[in-house]
Formats: sequence, C-alpha cells, structure tokens
Amino acid sequence: MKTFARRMAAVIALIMITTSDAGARDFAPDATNLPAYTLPDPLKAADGKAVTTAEGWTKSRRAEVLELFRTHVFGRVPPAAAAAGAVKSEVVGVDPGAIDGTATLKRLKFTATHGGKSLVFTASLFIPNAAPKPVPAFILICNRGATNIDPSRVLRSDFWPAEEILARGYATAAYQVGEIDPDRKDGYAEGVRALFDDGVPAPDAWATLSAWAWGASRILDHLETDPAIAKGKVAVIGHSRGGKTALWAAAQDERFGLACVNESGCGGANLLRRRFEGRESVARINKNFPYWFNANFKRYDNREDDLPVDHHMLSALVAPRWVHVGSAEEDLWADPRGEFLGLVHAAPVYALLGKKGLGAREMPPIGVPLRGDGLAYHIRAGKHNLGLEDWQAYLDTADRAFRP
Ligand code: GTR
Repeated sequence: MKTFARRMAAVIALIMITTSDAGARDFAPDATNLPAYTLPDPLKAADGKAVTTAEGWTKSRRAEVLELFRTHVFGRVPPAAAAAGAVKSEVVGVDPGAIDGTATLKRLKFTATHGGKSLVFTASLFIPNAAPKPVPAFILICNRGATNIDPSRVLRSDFWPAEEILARGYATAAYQVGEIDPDRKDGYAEGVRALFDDGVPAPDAWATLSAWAWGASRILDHLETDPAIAKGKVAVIGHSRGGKTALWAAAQDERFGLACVNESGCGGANLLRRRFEGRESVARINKNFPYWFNANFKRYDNREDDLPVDHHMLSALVAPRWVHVGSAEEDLWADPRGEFLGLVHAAPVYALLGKKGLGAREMPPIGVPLRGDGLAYHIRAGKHNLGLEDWQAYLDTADRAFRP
C-alpha cells in the first residue's frame, strides 16, 4: 500500500512539473505575461528513468542532483578542506551569567590549517541556562556587519534576536561570513578558498557561497561536541545571500534538521526559469557578484533553460528534513512567488520520502505562515530584511520540527 502511494506521488510529480504555475497571487508586475517554462524533473534520473522509490532517491538520485549543483552552480569543496582535522575549534571564553544570567556565552575560535598556512574565524554561542538540556539550536549565517551579532548585547539587532531565541528554549550561534571568505570581488586571496586551493581554481571549484556554507558545517561540527546541544536538532538560518548559503549548507550537510531561508531569491529558493522584469536574473547576479558562484554558472547568463537544475531541486535535497522559506511582499528582486513555487515543486521528493510537503499549491495570505510536513513558507509585509516577525515564524517551525 505504502509503495503504491509512493508510486502515485511520483506520477503526480511528473504531471505537476509541466504545469504553468499561473496562480491567483503573484507579485511580479507583468505576471500575466511571464514566458512559459519547463522545470527539470528532480525525479528523473540521468539515465532517463523515473525515480519511484525512497531508496532510489536517497541512494542514487540525490547524489546526482547534488553533483549537478556542485558542477554548474556553487562549486565543490576541495577534499583537504572537507577532511576531518582540517579545522580545530576551541572555546576561548565562557560567561555563565550572560544576558542578565539567563544564558551562557561561549566564544568560539576556529583555526583552519593547510600547507603550513592558517586562517582563523570566530563565532559566538549562547545557551539558555534554564532550559532542560540538550536544547535545539540555530546557527545564523551573518552577511551583515558584526554589530548585528554583538555578543556583548550592548547592540541589539533584530537580525539576531538572541534574547527571544533563548527565551524560546533554543541555543544560538552566529558567525560573520567575511571572516571566512570576504564578500568582495577581490577578496579571494584573503579567504579560506585561497588557503585550501592548490593551484588555479577549476571552473567547478568552490565559490564564496560554498565557502560560507562550509563554515556553517564547521560550526555544527563544534556544536556536536557540546553536550548542551541536541544532535540532529540544529537549524541553519540566513538572509538573502546568507539565505542562499543556508539552503546550500543544508542541502549538502544532512546533519542540519532545518534550513530557514530568508528572502534568498536568485541562487537560493526561487525558480531561475521564472523570468520577469524586475527580478534578479542569472546574468545580473553573475555580473554583480561573480565570486558567489563558480565559473561554470556564468554559462547560464540569459540561458536559464539550459541549466540541468532549477532551485526547487535545491530545496528537494534537504528532504525529508525541514525547509522554511520566507519572502517579503516588497522584495520583488527575490521573486516571492518564485520562492514559494520552489517549494511547491520540491514537494514530490518529500512525498516520495513519506512527507506531505507544503500541503498547498497557492500562496498563503501575507503574515500567515503555512506549515506542512517538511516544508513551510511565509510572506510578510514590508521590505527585504530579516527581523523579528521572520524569526518568530522560523521558531514556530523549529518547534514543529524539533519538538513535535
Ligand atoms: C543583493 C543581491 C541579492 C541578495 C542581496 C543581499 O544585492 O542582488 O542576491 O543576496 O543583495 O544579500 O542582501
């Protein structure tokens, strides 16, 4: 019976993939004139055969899709950087009475070493004192200035509302991406890629978003050594370029239980093939941020249809773990409907793995999060930002994922 249900889910998936995606709610100004597009089918293997079983996905097709993203979009981490022991983590400071005694603050130092050279990056970790241990946790990828993740809490930014996160019984760590790989066109020599790359980077070598995602996994390595943190209950969260990174991190690293992908747009959760004026296209992102993606990705400027993937397949890589995508009504550059549809079209993979997915094919009202099984989505009023309303939605999803 279960096998029959899975087969049916796969059949429905094949039908869905060719639908037009026209919907009642669209934020693109010229939505009615969007050029038609056909998405690659996550459940069609490289040999042309349909993937109809959970094993077919987890044992074979998942690895194929991951390879496609490495080759054509984000690049691959060199073995030396992925090797156990490439990075040493240390707790260099502990304050058991942080935030008026409600939390323990640990200052973390990471040293990556290769070929006699090294690079240091840091993170701050707050653990709620009163909550029963072990606690679930959020790792924030911070692509904004360090003042947004001030461990002294003299400066309090809604980008990292540590007090609210702790009050909900979660630990939280944050790191600044620039310490790992500078967010600049000319930053290569100062970052971790230059440390680990031997020779000139290949067209499929890791780019900056991959380096930042690698950093999230190194912080997770450390959290797994801390008995106060619950294994398998760590979420990775990021906004915009950090949101793209959060999704790519969770796609690769199956230890993340939840990816919170805020307003990630092009290269994150949205569908690259949904072409409307006013969105960020592949050509635009490659021109402005060529170092985020690998050299191969440049081939797809104005040729999105030639890509062997689209980004519903990136969310699908996280299945059956949770993905929560957040949009903002005024953030057209990121294409809110495209971000929603990325999840709709990831759902067949969730179905194959026994999860309902989003459980809807139409966008929820502004300010009303939609939570299915494995997939969640919200759109709030306002501009491009990560704030308290977003965090509350992500914390509610974490409650569902980690404390059902
Ligand atoms: C924009 C970029 C987006 C998004 C954003 C951000 O300039 O075009 O892809 O990443 O920056 O990170 O805030």
